[in-house]
Amino acid sequence: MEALNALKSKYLNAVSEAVDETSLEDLRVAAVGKKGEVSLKMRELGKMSPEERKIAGPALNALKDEINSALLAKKVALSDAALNDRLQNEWLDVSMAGRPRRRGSLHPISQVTEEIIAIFASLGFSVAEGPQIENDYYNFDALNIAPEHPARQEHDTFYMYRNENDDRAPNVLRTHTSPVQIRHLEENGAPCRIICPGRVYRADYDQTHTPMFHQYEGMCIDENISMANLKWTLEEFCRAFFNVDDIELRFRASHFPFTEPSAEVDIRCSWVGGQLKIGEGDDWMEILGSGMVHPKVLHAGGVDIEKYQGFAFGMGIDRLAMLKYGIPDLRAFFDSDLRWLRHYGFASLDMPNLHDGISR
Ligand code: 2NL
Repeated sequence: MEALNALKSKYLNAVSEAVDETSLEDLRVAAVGKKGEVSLKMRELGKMSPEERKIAGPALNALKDEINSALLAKKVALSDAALNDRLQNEWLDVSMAGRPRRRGSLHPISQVTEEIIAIFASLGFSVAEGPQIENDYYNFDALNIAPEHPARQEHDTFYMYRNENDDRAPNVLRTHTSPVQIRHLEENGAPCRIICPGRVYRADYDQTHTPMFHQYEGMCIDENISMANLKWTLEEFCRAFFNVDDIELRFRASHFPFTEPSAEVDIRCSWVGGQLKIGEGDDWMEILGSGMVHPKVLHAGGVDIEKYQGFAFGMGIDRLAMLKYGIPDLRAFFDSDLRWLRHYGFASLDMPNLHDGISR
C-alpha cells in the first residue's frame, strides 16, 4: 500500500508539472504503458495469494484510472493554455487605419484623350483603334500618298527591320492614325462617325517634336455631309474642350493628299503676359488640319462615292494638352519624372462637365 501511494504521488506530481504534450506522453509510457511501473505491478498480482490480490487488484486499477484521468485533464489544460496564448499574441485589429500609400495620377495625355472621347461621344462618335505597326498600303497608298511623296522618305518614317534578302515592302510604325480609319471603313462601311486617338511615330526630335507622339483623327461619312458639318463639329469640340462659349475658327485653304478640299484651322486667341486666352484677342493659332475625304481614299475604304462623302480632321493630343493645361515643354511628357507627373497629373474621374460646353 505504501508503495502504491508513493507511485501515485510521484506520477500525479509529475503530470501536474508537465509543460507539454511530449513530456505527458513520456509519463504515460513510464506509468501505464506496457512496461510502465503500474503495469509491472499488475503483473505481480499473479504471484499473490487470493486475499492479497483482492486488496491489491482494485487498488492498482484505481491507481491506473487516476493516472489516466490526470493525464487527460492535463492534456486538455495544456491545449487550452496554448490556444489562449495564441489568442493573446496573434490578434489583429481589423479596425486599424491602413498604411498611407501615395495615389497615382493620370498623365495629362490620358486625361486629354479621355476628355476628347467624352466630347465626341456626346456628338455621336465612337472610338476606333488599330495596329501601331502598319504596312505601307494602309499607312500611305490607301491615303493617296504617292511613293515619291516626301512623307515617305526614310527621314520621316520608321521602317521595321527586314532580313537582307527579304524584298517584301517593309512594315512601318504608323505615321498617323489614318490607317485605323481605312481599316474601319473596310470593315464597317459607310455611314460612319469615328475618332481614332493613339500613338504615332515620326523620326523627328527637337523642342517641339518627339519621335513618338499622340494624335487623334476624326471622320464622318454619310449621304449629305459638307464642310459646314465639319465647321460646326470642330466649333462644338473647341467650345467644350477649352470651356469657352465664344470661340471663333478660321479655315485656311491648304493641302493634304487625303482630303480635297483641305483646310488648316486656326482658333482666335491672345497671349497676355505669356498666358494663352482662347476665344478673344487678335491672334490666331493653328490647331488642326481637315478637309473633305478624297474620293480615292473613300474608294480605298470600299465606300460608294456616288452616294457618300464626308469630312476628316486630325490634331495633336500632346499639343492640345500643353495648350489647355499650360504645360511648357513637350519633352517632359515622356520623361517619366514622378515629380512632374504628380504636379501635372489628374485624379481619376476628374472629367469636365459637358453641360458647360456643349450647346444643343
Ligand atoms: C494634321 C492633319 C489631317 C486627316 C488628317 C484623314 C484620314 C482619312 C481620310 C482623310 Cl482616313 N483624312 N485625316 C485629314 C486632314 C488632316 O491631319 O495636321 N494633323 C495633326
